[in-house]
Amino acid sequence: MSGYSTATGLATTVPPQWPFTPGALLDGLLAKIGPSSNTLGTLKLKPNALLGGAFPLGAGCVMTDALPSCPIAQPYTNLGFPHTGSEVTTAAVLATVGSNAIVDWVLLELRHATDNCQIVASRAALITVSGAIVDVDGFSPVVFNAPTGSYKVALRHRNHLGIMTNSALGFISGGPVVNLNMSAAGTIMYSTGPPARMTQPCGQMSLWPGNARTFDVQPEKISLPIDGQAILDRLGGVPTATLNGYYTEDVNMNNQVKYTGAGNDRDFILVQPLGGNPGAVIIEQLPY
Ligand SMILES: [Ca+2]
Ligand SMILES: [Ca+2]
Repeated sequence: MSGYSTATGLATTVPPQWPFTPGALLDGLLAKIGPSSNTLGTLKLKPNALLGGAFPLGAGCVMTDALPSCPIAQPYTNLGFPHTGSEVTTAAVLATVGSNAIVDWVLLELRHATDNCQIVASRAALITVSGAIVDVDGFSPVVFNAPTGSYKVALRHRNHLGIMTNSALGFISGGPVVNLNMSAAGTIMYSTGPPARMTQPCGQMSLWPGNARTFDVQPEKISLPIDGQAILDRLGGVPTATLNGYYTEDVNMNNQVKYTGAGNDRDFILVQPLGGNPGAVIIEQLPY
């Protein structure tokens, strides 16, 4: 097979081309190198999910694209999440309109199949209004450099509660793209009991929105006294103030931090995730 003559030059020529090597050739190369549980490969994932904070009531299962201040570089490292990637997109990708418009950055993790707290690989990626989670080009599957194997998939967002699949998914280096529908009720998420996701009026499941104060005490939780206070703190303690831009405290994702008045973020927490109960607490079902 001609592919193997290419393999002769593997050591110097393949690494830069690694993400673009056709699957069959890559599998052949891996077979020639020999099995190794530590061999980094190219695993491709195309999940979809919904962010409850970007959900306009009565608008079906389509999210809003209302963050003109969304940065071109992934925000998660600076926000303190356990991720150090250098993912960068472009202003053009962020300016996409229609069903592929970008809502925001999300953080994906491949976790060890049995040691659920162990993050084997992580990637910041983009999520579209239709819920597709894509790479920084705005349409490709998300690529992980990790060994062939079975992993649970976790999805995190800067002001939503994270989720993780209950079952491990099989990934093959250079193999087919793994699809994962994280907004379907039938895709079971890990939980110690409480619902890991919020059921939206359209019948799909979203991440729980309203986590204005993150890294408070793990597990992450949503509560009005703490997350509502975070909004007020961002406004310098002035409840009538507003602040435009890309802020964690903008939990309804309309590019504005607001504590009182129409469309404010505090009432969004009370009405949406907490169902009108100011004493309710929602606890993240992501193991640490
Ligand atoms: Ca919180
Ligand atoms: Ca807002």
